Amino acid sequence: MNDHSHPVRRAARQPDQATGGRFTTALAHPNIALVKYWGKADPTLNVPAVPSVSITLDALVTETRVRFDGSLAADSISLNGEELPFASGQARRISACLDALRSQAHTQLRARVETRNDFPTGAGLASSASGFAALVVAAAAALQLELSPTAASKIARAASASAARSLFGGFAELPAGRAGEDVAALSLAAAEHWPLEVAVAICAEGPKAVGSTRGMIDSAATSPFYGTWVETAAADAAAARTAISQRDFAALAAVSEASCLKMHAVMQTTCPALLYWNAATMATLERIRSLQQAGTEVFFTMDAGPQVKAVCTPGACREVAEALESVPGVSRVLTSGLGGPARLVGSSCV
Ligand code: 2P0
Repeated sequence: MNDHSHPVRRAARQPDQATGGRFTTALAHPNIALVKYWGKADPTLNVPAVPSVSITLDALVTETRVRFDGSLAADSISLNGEELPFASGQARRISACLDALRSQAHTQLRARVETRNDFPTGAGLASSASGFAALVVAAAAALQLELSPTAASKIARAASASAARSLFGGFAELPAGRAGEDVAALSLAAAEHWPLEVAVAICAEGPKAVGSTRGMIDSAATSPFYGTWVETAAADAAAARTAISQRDFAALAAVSEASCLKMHAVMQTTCPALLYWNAATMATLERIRSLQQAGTEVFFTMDAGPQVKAVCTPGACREVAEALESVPGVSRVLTSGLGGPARLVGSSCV
């Protein structure tokens, strides 16, 4: 995990020989930021303006398989069993990520990509994080590129900054960068260091109204709070790092809730306003406050969607999940421990 060597060590064989028509499959988990990423220092290279600190979840999985194929005239991509229309926004984003890998492998081969999430896609559950992390790992292996986790994280970041963090398990940080700087995430601690658990209250099914990329650009341009958000982020990341290293739940709860609420203040003061919460979101927050007042070690965080993630100490998750299941408007509650890094799981002919 601490590999800072040159990004590409070797392009061993021509990829068309290497893959031999086989699919290469990788798994990755979404991650949830405790100190939030919202804002870009370089929108073209997708460099974050603020540092973020995250936990990777083991119970939610993206599985992506990739095959480079000399008979394809264009990349062909299916998401959850449905073909993405050629040149749609999602397809172009995936092809751009493949282009970065093709350029390192010195090939023009197009790819067949099949990716599947076992959780709601595009609803604030970080499906782009796990999706691009799995894509980079699977496609790099299919091209016989040996990428360090740092190099893979940079490529994933260029596609979707939160994906840079899903290369790593447990606790990860994506530092802020400057325009033109090629930053990667890094591992802060493995899951075993502090096996926190998470209950995710699903407050609405279906895709979110405004995507993160557009929202962040609008926030930087219009929110009167954006400057303060950027200025205070480094202190939040430092506080989270210390809390994680000391396993200090109260300190991690304080900085995580503060970072989340600051980010949503920026979102809500963006023009046009980014209002991701619904009534069930608010009711879930109230229930979490009641649990805290009763002594349960739990805190909340939310992303660019209505779902509420309740982070708990080991053992508290069952009680928290049961409490959240009865909140009006919560359709279901997913639970998870902390997971491992994005990884290859094999190759097959069909
Ligand atoms: C995060 N989010 O830190 C924050 C909190 C959403 C809210 O990272 O534009 O899909 O592709 O880099 O990675 C979602 O942002 O955005 C995100 P792009 P991405 O988890």
